[in-house]
Amino acid sequence: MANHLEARTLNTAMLNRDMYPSRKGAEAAFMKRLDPVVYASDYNQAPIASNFIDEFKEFGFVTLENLFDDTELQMLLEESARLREDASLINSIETITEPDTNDVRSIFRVHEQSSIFSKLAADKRLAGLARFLLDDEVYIHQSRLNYKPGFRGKEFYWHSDFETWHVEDGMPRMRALSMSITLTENHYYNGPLMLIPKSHLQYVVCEGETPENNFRSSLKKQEYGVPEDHLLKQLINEGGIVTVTGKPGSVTLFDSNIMHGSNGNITPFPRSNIFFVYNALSNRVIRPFCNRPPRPEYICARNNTQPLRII
Ligand code: 6CS
Ligand code: FE
Repeated sequence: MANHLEARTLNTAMLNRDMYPSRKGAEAAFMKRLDPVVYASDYNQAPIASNFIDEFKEFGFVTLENLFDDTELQMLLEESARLREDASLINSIETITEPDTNDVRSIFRVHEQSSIFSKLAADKRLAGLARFLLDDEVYIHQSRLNYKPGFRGKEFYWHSDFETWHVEDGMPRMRALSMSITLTENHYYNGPLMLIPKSHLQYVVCEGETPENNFRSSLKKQEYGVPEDHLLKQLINEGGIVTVTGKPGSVTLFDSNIMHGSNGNITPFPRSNIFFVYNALSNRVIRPFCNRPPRPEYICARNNTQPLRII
């Protein structure tokens, strides 16, 4: 018992230390990742083939095609349209519009606003896989629908989600992953997700400091926690850029720390994806690693962090 308590105490102390300092006055630089990518050890217990897990571990992301059938997809599309049309949501705090227009850019906390998306988030094809890879019970740290509307969907500049979730939300370690499910066709030309393979292995320390209420603008256009050009160039020289295109119903898993972004969409074809962020229970957010109050619950779950009951 004593050892167990000591371990937990040590673990808590470790989790409280800022192991990934960023926006703290240091010069922009790379820092080696301290955490595993895949926490599971026995791939024979895996819900997917080990080659997909190897790919996720090596490159920081992997796409699983056709996970959902047409009937499921139709239901998800209709629910996505309902949320966007629901007038009450348009004026809700969880609805983020594009920087210069009233077009809906994102709706956050969809797993709690929709029973359909709540079930999807707990679906064993997603949550079961996240629980395996993170080798822990999981909860939803954040969920969002990114609409990337036709003609006016703006870009998401290069960033590491973990840098923001660590600095602004207090996520201690890299033991979280995102799942992006395509709801509309992601073409090479309508602003698909772009990832830099292997960039998840380097933590990019960012300069500047976090402004007050940064989230009010960062979800529209991120200006802090943005990597310096020379570091981006180096990551891209080493890993290239992969553009994730695919039919509706495919799922791209990507590590919390992979450098990613997406261009604007000036075509008529919306690029709508739903994102669930699975965080390990042992990696629950603590106080932010910046001198700002915690971000609101709809961006970062702090109260609702019970283990997901996977269905
Ligand atoms: O700040 C965040 O949590 C959000 N920002 C971006 C650009 N990606 C992750 C997340 O949606
Ligand atoms: Fe992101």
